[in-house]
Amino acid sequence: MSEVKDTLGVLVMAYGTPKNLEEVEAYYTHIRRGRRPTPALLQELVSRYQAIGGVSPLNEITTAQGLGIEEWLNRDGGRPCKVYFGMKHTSPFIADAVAQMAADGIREAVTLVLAPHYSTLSIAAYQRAADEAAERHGGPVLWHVNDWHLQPRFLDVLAGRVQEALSHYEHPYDVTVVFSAHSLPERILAAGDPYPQQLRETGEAVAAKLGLQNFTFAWQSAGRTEEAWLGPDILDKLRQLRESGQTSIVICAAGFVSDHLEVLYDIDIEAQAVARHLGIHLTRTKSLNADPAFLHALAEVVREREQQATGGRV
Ligand code: FEC
Repeated sequence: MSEVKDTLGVLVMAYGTPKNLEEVEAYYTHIRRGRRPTPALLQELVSRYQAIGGVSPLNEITTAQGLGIEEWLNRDGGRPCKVYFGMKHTSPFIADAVAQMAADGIREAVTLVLAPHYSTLSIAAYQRAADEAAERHGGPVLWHVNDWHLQPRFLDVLAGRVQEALSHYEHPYDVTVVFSAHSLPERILAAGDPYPQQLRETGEAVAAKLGLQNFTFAWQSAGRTEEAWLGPDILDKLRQLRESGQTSIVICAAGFVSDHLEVLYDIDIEAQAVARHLGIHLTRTKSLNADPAFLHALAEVVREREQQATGGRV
């Protein structure tokens, strides 16, 4: 049997979220690379989960996204695909998914992180976890997707989300659109990390599609650590925009693809409270979640990576 008849593994990787409040401490400890949070930090995180209803919808959405990608892939006439889920900070961990692929006899797999912008501190860490596990299990061969921040269908869907948010305003041309992503420690800049540039490219491409004149960038959800994080922080950005006379703002969290804590709390609760205080009419673009048009984009990303790796052999 030719190798190409084999199922292509698709390792869909995402951040993961605790399944209940009892799991928050273990989750937070994992994020902190084994250092337990202080009781105060833990309590602060638990209260953020409580404020969004006790649990984040992230795992559910990740599952729907992965299954949707698999559905697109298995009807495009290409090599049959099977999606495996690997989470960065919760079970099933990335290593578990790779072990399962190896046990199932998967020989080749594309890996895809559900975040569009590459950073050595984000995407590369997912890839490292997958590589280490594949090495332990003697396979499969992994073809990593580094980024997909300019994928045409992704940009179309994102532009649609911005347009929809702008439609809530009487004078859309007066609205400033803030494209945001998760902040990272500033030290990434020294090594020329592409992350900030890629966020800028996504925002500029969406702005060009819509003919936006007023748009800018900000970082959100910086970690509670001592070191400097990328700025401007989104809350400071709101204050700056208000000072320069802006009262109509749309936030497009272009670095995230799902409703989760950093969107439902950091934007919908925290940023909205600041906006209200400042007299700003703030709208957030709807998250991409399991929108079939978005999942089609990701299925294409997987196929392109496969083509690149195999030179299009059939
Ligand atoms: O809904 C949920 O429960 C999960 C929401 C969630 C997503 C997410 C995405 C990203 N993070 C990124 C970087 C960092 C760095 C640190 C860090 C810390 C946290 C903490 C929580 C958390 N992150 Fe996260 N992140 C989510 C949740 N993140 C909770 C711990 C408490 C806090 O600081 O708020 C700092 C780690 C350290 O201490 O060293 C760095 C990046 C993304 C976007 C890409 C991706 O999805 O992987 C980058 C979703």
